Amino acid sequence: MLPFFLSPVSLYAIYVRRCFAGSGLSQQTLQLDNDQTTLHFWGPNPKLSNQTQNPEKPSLVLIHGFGPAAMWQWRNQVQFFSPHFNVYVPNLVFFGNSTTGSPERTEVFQASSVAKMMEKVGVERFSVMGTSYGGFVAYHLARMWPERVEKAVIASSGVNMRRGDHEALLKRAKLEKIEDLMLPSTAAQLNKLLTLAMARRLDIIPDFFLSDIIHKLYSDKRKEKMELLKGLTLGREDTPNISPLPNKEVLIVWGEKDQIFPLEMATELNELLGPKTKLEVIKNTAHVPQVENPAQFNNIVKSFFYIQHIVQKTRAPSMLSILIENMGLLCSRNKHYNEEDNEENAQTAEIERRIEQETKAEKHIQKLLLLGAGESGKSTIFKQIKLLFQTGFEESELKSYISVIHANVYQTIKVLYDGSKELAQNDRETFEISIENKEIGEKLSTIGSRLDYPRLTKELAQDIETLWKDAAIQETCARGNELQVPDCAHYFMENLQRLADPDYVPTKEDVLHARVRTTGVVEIQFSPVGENKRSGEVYRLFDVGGQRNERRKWIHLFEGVTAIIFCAALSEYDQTLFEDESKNRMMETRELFEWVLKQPCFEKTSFMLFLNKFDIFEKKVLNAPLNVCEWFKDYQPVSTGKQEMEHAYEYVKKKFEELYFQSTAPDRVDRVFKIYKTTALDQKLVKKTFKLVDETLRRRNLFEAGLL
Ligand SMILES: Nc1nc2c(ncn2[C@@H]2O[C@H](COP(=O)(O)OP(=O)(O)OP(=O)(O)O)[C@@H](O)[C@H]2O)c(=O)[nH]1
Ligand SMILES: [Mg+2]
Repeated sequence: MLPFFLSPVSLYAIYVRRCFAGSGLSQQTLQLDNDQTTLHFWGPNPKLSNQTQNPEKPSLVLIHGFGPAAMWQWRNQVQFFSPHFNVYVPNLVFFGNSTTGSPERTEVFQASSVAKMMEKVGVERFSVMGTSYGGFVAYHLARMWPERVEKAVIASSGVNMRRGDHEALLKRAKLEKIEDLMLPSTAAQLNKLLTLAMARRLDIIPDFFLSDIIHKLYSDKRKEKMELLKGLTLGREDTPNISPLPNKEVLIVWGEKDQIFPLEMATELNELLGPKTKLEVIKNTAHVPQVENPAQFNNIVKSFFYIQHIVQKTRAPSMLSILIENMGLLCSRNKHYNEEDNEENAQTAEIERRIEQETKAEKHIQKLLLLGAGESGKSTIFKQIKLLFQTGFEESELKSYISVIHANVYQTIKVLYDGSKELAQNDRETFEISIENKEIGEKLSTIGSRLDYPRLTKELAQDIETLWKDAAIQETCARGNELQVPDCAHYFMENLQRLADPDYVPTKEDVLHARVRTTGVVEIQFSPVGENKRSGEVYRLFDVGGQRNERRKWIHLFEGVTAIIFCAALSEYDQTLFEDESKNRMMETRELFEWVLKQPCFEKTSFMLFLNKFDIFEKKVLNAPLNVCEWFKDYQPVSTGKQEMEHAYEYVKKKFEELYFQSTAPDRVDRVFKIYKTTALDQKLVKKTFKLVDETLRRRNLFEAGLL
């Protein structure tokens, strides 16, 4: 063994650690599973006040492959991504200093350890990028926690591996056992691994250097690592045993010459994962494109996270040009990349040409943005448009809502049970749960706190129904505005037995009621159907997340917008924000609407204000006076029943009108402003409303063209 000062690996380790520290990260350790599991990771350094977890920045978890510890695999990515993300780089269990006393050895266990780690550091939502074995872990994270994982990058990772692929790999390697390849113990074995993993032929590496690598990077916890290889759940069968991720944006990145997982696997995986998955292949690289061509790898991933889905689908060639220029610059600093430079330049020219073509073709497409605070109903309108003017939901898409709907059920009953306990502190008589239901309540509350909800069984549904019918829970539900009870609570609670059926397939109604916070941007293109034929207009509608930490993404969409559909939930005047319980929701909506109205790029943009959730409002307003909200404090009820409800609605509408004119500069008042009373769940009403929007926009176009 080489002494420290002669060991190239030890000396290089100092440099790598400095790179991580220089990116604002520090080494940290967490205990999980009642101290059974220790997870070591690099994360935002809590001692650096300007580098600590920044709530404005999204979070990104980088998951390493089988081989040396995390820091050896992500050096180029940590430096590149840390200015844009709060970056977390865990050592999976049995790598680096991470370990466990649990007998679990599957990659699913690795995924749940990472999820627990992120929960413990207080990060609710994050994106993941995993390479090779780490890609298996990233896939399971996205599958098991769809609400927490925003986007996923699966790099060089044969998640769709079959039993035969394993044998074919050993044949290519001319080895008998997988550990001889993945856990090399001789210079010859390591040489073989490097030949399969890298595209460029490495000049002869001296044996002392290979031995140093084996000793320092591959010899630790060999026994446990072999158990991890044996414990893999993927690749055990003759067909890929993965389920699609139809609602998740997934980027697959692969090296063209990968010999560990050949490129055909990437193509198949792209098909299997679903419509929101895309594949990017990096030329002249093999199993570790992040190491072989970090500049191109990083830019592809960055554009997936920030730009690509917006650039390719809207018109912003300048942003892509900047990105490509950067890629060129980074590569041209290194002479080895000359050949790749030429290829990249050709690629750049091709992309520019396509953008130009697309730009021409897109000129007639009208861009519509759905904006508004969280839970105002944007995604429900989006779903209705998909049902009305597109192909609707396929069975696989309907089924993908099962876990969401079951999660809604567990979340609802937990909020109500925990809420009743809190309210009972001041009023036991009304809110104390009956003795016979307390045990059920505790059990359901524990399930509701878990990260992975179980599928709803008939027995659990029965328990939930029993608790739901408890008088104290009903009283608590009546105070739902003080808690964060979702609007879909009643609907799902009244359908529990149906939802728990083993063959349950969600209906269209169920999907419209399902509540999933939107993260990122989703879009559809459609042409509304008129009386006899299509209206002729082509619209592209964008749905975004409305909660505070999602709004920083909106700005990327603000160029060239024809109309904004701003959703404001009428019923929220007596509720507080999910993300900040000290803030009234209607006051937040007022500030948000004002901010959007004042954006300089919306000078000519039309505004369609959807005063939504009218169905809830009309019931609520007769019991909860409008003036509980500070904005409406001068409201005076005039009568009762339907008349009073209409009066209250007209009052709110007037408030929004006043706000519009106060926030609109005099030279802009000729932009279109319309207000619609909506209930996003009501398909007929949404259809009628959208017809009016379409007519207004068509008239506006004719007017602008001088034809009206
Ligand atoms: N009763 C009723 N429920 C509605 C209406 N509009 C939306 N909802 C429900 O309200 C919940 C939230 O609606 P979403 O469409 O997810 O809200 P969002 O604006 O997309 O929220 P974010 O994605 O967090 O910004 C869902 O459970 C919907 O079913 C409505 O008009 N009436
Ligand atoms: Mg949404």
